[in-house]
Amino acid sequence: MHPSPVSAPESVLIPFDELRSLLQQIFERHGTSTNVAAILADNCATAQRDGALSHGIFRIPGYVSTLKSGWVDGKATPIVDDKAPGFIAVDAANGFAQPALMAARNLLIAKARSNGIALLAIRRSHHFAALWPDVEPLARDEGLVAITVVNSMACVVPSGGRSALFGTNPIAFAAPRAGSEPLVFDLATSAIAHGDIQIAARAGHSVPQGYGVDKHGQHTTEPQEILDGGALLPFGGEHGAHKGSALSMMVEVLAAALTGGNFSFEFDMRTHPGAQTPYTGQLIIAIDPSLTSGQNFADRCETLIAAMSDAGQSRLPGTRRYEQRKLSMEHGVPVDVARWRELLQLAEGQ
Ligand code: NDP
Ligand code: PYC
Repeated sequence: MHPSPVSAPESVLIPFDELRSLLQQIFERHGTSTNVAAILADNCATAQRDGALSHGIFRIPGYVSTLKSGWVDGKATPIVDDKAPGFIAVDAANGFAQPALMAARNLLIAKARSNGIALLAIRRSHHFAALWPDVEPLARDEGLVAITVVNSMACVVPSGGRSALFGTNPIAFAAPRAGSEPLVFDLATSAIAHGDIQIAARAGHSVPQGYGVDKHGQHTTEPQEILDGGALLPFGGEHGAHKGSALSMMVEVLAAALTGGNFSFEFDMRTHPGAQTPYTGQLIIAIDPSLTSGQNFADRCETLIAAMSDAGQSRLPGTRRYEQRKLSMEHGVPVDVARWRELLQLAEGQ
């Protein structure tokens, strides 16, 4: 552990492997199997490494309290059902979504290669993480185009509506590039992720108008008022929230109706005080771009990216993460000192 030269003075720089093994210890200490602990620790350390702070170590207390509450089964064994040439269903058995994905990953890749496309439909699963780690490796390591959606907990008012119904419902996309990191985006369909509203509330920052409403349905820029009985709004702003809302609806249809998981409004965590992880579903679509008719997919992507650059877009989605990843792997992963102490205590079982 070294003082950080590249981040705020109250941070320390932790080697990635050290962070990952501490997180693994925490997960195991608090009730997961070794396999689940390894998968979640890698996922969470990866998010912290890339500066995806709303889903890095910020989430660890929530994972721990959820495991303690009995809301999620940290030792669940996913059941993989090879339903059709292009369709795999996984019952996550009230466990986390990432181990369910890992259990079916090789089958998904094989089916995408033999059919050109394959779907992985996960149900009865808890997803409490960033979504890009679920698709980026399929593009980078397997050369597949991958799209995934997951629904969360009812905290977003549909466009024109009165009460929270949708989750923050992110969509992530990854496509391989020749000689570069994959092209990846990952975005919540709400104006802001729930994790970022919590971070803003904790830091005492206000948020822009149009992100959420208070418990009376009035627009507010105070994150705590959004959290205290208020709700988030779909992304798109005053004149475009119907578009965010439509995408959020699509996520509910694909991640819940199609998979057999819960809609974001269909479960109630209040029966398990401390529970924080949404109990829903996730869909992953994998496409083999080597079957593209006529033209080379990688070349076509480069043509598009060059045209975007010519048009003035200098920053691709994913670039910020790749840059932070490089820094983290060179110097260590920035972790707030107070949070690092908390992690050390949690690893001791406190
Ligand atoms: P952001 O708004 O921060 O970023 C969305 C995407 O836009 C990213 O791919 C980002 O790339 C890209 N981007 C950001 N700024 C620019 C720019 N100026 N030019 C070009 N591209 C840009 O993400 P969200 O707040 O919407 O989501 C945060 C995280 O929360 C996601 O990882 C999401 O999966 C997670 N989440 C998880 C949920 C769950 O149920 N598990 C629910 C909701 C959200 P880059 O990464 O490089 O910044
Ligand atoms: O940040 O919106 C969010 C979120 C919901 C579930 C996990 N993350």
